[in-house]
Amino acid sequence: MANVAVVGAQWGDEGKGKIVDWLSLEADVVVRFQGGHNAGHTLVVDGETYKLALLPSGIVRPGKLSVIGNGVVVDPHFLVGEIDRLRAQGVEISSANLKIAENAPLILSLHRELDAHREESVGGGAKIGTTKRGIGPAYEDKVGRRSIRLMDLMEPDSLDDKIARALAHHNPLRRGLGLPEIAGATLKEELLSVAPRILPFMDVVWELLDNERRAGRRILFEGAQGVLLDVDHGTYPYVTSSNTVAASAASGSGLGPGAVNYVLGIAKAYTTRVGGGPFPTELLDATGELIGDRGREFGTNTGRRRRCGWFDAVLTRQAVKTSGINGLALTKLDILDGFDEIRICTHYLLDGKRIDRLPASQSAQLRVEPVYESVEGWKGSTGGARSWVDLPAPAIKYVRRIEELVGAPVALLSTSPERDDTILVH
Ligand code: 2SA
Ligand code: MG
Repeated sequence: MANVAVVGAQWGDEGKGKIVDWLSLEADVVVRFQGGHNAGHTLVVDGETYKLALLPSGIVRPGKLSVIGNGVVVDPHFLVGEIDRLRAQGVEISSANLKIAENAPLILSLHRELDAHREESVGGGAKIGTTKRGIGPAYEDKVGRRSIRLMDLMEPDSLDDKIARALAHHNPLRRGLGLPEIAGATLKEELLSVAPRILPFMDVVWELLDNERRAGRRILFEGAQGVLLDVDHGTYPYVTSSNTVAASAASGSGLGPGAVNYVLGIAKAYTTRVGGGPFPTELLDATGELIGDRGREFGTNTGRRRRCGWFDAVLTRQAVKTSGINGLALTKLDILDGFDEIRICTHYLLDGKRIDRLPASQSAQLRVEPVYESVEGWKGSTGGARSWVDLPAPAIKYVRRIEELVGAPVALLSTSPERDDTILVH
């Protein structure tokens, strides 16, 4: 397989880390193309656990080039901390194996503050439940044409103008919110103090990736979050602030759409969501709790308990379409071991009428009622299965039914967090 893009086919936390790590063995270059350190991937390599939030997963493997594309928002202080943490674990990181796009917008402390302030000052249903890492405000500044971008740190003289432009927006906003104003010199110090640590990694990523591609080196595009958190195609406004769909792999790294040869969607055998927003198949009962406990459904970064529910084929079918998913990797099937009955949502009822997609309207998204099909559970364990024949017949039936409903083949089946417990189906 040439260049693969991996995207979450639900609301994130589908287990992309393990699959990306598995695929990175075959790749030469691993690229992050959207999001920021709101991602959280846990990799277990040779018994050592690595927690990554901003760095591409390829970083833990010698000989791979890791790239942070222009579509990512970069918190320079966080990045330096993550690099130090990984180096302390023995990972080699240098300007030879890590490249960051010169045109990547930076996340500043004022973005983080604004994000946290907004989350804390609104109540109940209005809360997006963000990671409070400044992702949304940083993307707002990018689209508002007032970002400080990585290469701006190279030019301390003109940096003053850029800082003034950013503060001309932020200081009045902060005043209105009762937050203290920020002096240009303070922001400049925040930036220049980290510049020497991050500038060595800066490069012309679009050109570099084009060269890599032409030289026949395999590129793995590592998506973060999930398609249903996409700012256009997700459960708006309960979304993240970037495009998480596979098309973003091209625009977020500076390549044409033809650079992606295969889109792999990652989906859990059930559904989870962190943060606020509609969740048609959410289980607010003992079954939901059981799935959450067995699946250890807590956020990697924020430790928040994830909401759990049955597999929603409507949502994943929609993700397959909006991301052009060629095949699925189905994860955490073993969490459903031992259930007498398993349910799959096949379609919804909206005001009594059948509907086969998630409506775009916010109020309709809250009104849809899931319609379930019941599937027979299985007694044996699927945990750690390494071949299709190791699976109980009802488990195979469950997987086949999911393929049928979502309109994409299951190409990989992951049966434990261990890299080798992965079944290649096709
Ligand atoms: P933000 O901070 O502005 O992006 O938050 C907006 C909404 O997006 C949700 N969000 C996430 N939901 C699930 N997983 C996320 N990241 C994964 C992790 C990484 C992954 O393990 O942390 O799976 O790639 C993630 N990031 C943002 C958030 O809860 C808000 O609902
Ligand atoms: Mg995760």
